[in-house]
Amino acid sequence: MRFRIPAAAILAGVLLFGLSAGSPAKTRRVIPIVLSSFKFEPSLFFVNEGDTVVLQLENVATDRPHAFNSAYLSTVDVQVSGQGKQGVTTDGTKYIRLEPGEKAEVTFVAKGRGQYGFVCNLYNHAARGQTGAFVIWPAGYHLPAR
Ligand SMILES: [Cu+2]
Repeated sequence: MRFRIPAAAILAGVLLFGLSAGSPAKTRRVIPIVLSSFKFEPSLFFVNEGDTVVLQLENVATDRPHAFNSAYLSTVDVQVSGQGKQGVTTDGTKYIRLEPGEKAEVTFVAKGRGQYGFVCNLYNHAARGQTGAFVIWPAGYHLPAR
């Protein structure tokens, strides 16, 4: 009995500490996305709310630019590094344009659980099939394999 109480107290402390820590180490979710004519690979990906999402974009086309355009990008703070050129479409949505062979990283913290679309906004690429979507699941929700 003398040892049960301290053991329980330690366990409770560990549990409370764990709970009070509240926000566990943020998951860094790196998603490589290959852009080509006329598709994204993958065209569907999944993240959890609160993840730091790093989209590693690469345009592997040798003959034309491609872009990653999503209305979602206007709802979060986005950092873009690498070779991409940022712009805003006439409908006010952000895009990152990559010339042939260029790479860029697009980083944001996922918020707002739901399903969001993205397209290549250049020329008629979206109409030719260059579209995709991603799903932001609640934090801690086990992501389906992709
Ligand atoms: Cu394109």
